[in-house]
Amino acid sequence: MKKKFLAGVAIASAMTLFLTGCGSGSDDKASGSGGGGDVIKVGFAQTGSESGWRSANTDSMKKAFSKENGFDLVFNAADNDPAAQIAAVRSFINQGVDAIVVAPIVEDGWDDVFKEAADAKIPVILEDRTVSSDPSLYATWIGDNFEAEGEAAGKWAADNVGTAPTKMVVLEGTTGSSAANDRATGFDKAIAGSKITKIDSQTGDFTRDGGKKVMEGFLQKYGKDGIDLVFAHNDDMALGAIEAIKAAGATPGKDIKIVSIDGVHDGMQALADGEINYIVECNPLLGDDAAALVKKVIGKETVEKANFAKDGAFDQEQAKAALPTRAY
Ligand code: GYE
Repeated sequence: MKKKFLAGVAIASAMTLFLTGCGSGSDDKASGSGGGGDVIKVGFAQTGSESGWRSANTDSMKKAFSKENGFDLVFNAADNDPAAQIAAVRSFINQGVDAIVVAPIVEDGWDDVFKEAADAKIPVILEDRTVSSDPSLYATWIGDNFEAEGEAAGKWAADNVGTAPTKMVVLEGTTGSSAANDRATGFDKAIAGSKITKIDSQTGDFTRDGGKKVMEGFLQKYGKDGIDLVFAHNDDMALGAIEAIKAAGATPGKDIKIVSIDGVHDGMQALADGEINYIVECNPLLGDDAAALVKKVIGKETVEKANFAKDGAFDQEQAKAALPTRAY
């Protein structure tokens, strides 16, 4: 289902947003000194607080949807519980917010509540992850290209590790999330034809603790000499895996190579320290552009259905160079 969405938007990817210095620029409503009549009330349904990426994303959103920028933000974090997240969106509808922003935990299950929002004439703006619902059920989406991230990670693995026979385990993100699904798709595509064999794959829920526990299980099952490579769907799980690998008496980054996705500070530090081998970036600083999109949607301006953030990638030397000026 998801493929339909990406195929549709790939063509539109020319309008990639560059989330660097330019930000949303002109949001200042002449300093908002007046009675606040045009304050935009926004309900934001965040996934939870599972990772360093998520903390940076929440900070970015809160900063952008501030009073100074003309917003009244109602924030909810659902602790990775899809039912709780849907309940939060319903409560935003009941509160009569002007717009609803959702970072969907999982892809499926959104149709009913999005229809309820449409009936109440409240636009839905997706941030971060995507959904399997028909695109007519939401106004726009802003986020990172997860399939391209997976593909970049897989290409690095194929070119740098997969030239010799390699036994790989995968630490998957939250089951049913677009971030996990699309990263897996991109990665698998890129390693096809290499000498990498996926011997196991399990969810660590995008958390450090989850990554550690799953890696401990893999090490018990296959032994430290039976695993050559870890693909972690995010840095936090890679950091958990590092702890498990060390506890098993092996050296992460050497005996067992690690490639992950995000580029958060702790991940970049582990990369610079040689414990992770490669990180593909996933930009969490989506707040300014999300806020600009909300204003456009409320103002009935035309917006693109899909808005991609720009991501880079880092090897160990590049991480050392990037760390001192990294924003998150
Ligand atoms: O990579 C992970 C977080 O959806 C892109 O969610 C996001 C992912 C991110 O928990 O760290």
